[in-house]
Amino acid sequence: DEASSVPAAQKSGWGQFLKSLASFSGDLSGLTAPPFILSPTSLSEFPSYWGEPKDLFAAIADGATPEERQLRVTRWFLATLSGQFTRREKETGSEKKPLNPFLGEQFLGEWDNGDLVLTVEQVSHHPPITAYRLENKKKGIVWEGNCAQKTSFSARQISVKQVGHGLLKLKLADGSTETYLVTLPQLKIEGLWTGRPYVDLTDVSYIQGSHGLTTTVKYSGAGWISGSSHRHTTTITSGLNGPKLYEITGTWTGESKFAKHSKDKKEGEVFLDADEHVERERVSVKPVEAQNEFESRRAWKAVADGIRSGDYDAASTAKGALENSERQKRKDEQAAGAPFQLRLFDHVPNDPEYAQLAALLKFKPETEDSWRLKPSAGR
Ligand code: CLR
Repeated sequence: DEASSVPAAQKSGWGQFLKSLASFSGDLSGLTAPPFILSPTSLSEFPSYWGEPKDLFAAIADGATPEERQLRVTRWFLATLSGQFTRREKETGSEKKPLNPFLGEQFLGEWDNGDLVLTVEQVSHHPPITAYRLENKKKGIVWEGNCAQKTSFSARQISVKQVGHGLLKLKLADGSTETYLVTLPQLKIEGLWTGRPYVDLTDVSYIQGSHGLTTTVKYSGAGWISGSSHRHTTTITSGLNGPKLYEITGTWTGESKFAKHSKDKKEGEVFLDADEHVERERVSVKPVEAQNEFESRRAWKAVADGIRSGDYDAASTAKGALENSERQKRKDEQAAGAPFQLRLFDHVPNDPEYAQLAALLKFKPETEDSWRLKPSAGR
């Protein structure tokens, strides 16, 4: 038996948590988890992972041809994955349960003194949906998307389906715009029984360019053929089932190389070294004192401080207060007949821009809704 990572005093709590999972469907945010598995970070901060490989993001604009740009969007996408899915576990020994953002919660950040700007707003609480926009104005690149999670529990693992999509828009030198639709991988959370949850990816994600090129990233974990986890096989084709231009294989936590039959690239040529050679930088955020009242780290400060210092009673009191006040706000709004208004994003139901690219993927989307930054948001 593997050694358990559950602190002795929380063993029975962890057992109960696992039991409650087994009989649960819906979103995990509602489940009460034992303290050792709580993270002091809100989910509204997670879109910052998209901006961390900031130089690869900026470099998308420097691709001279549609093929070169498709490769660059693919490289940036793959380079974000280790931050999104393995770093928390690496740093703290296990995946943890993030704080569930309240409606209208914001996360505002930047890199390089404002050359790259991130804006996040929680646009729905039930179900939880987060909208975000990452923009490099100088380079003419906007990455705008939304994400929600559908969870199910089976045998020994949690499966998390990411619902949502992102659109990357690139202003070209001739004034035209190129758009890329990016779909998101599915997650498995393993290691539950030993109290050391970690994430691996399954299924596929696509990057569909408006110029017609398609990237397909197939994820595979540790299997009996290959011992290592976090593997992917990525192809770039002309159209979903069209001729193959490039094939790239490797791990999204380490090295990826071009495989045989890659157009103008040599077999074995390194495509990306996600471990060593990608410069990643954490987002910069204003100090809490200078944040507005809806900003994540300010609103959750007492809860996060309690979790960090191990004062779980203080954390849970503060969390209860925040949740009650949110509930009261919704009641008041209802009573006044003035429903909550988003402050930063506009809801775009059945987004035609998204539908057009999704059609190229013969993709049956769970939702076609998008959210766009309001021009008045001042970001
Ligand atoms: C959120 C969107 C990001 C990518 C991402 C990474 C990790 C995911 C997270 C998303 C959603 C919430 C998540 C988390 C891993 C664990 C956590 C699924 C998809 C769940 C809610 C926590 C489960 C609790 C056990 C670990 C006890 O771009």
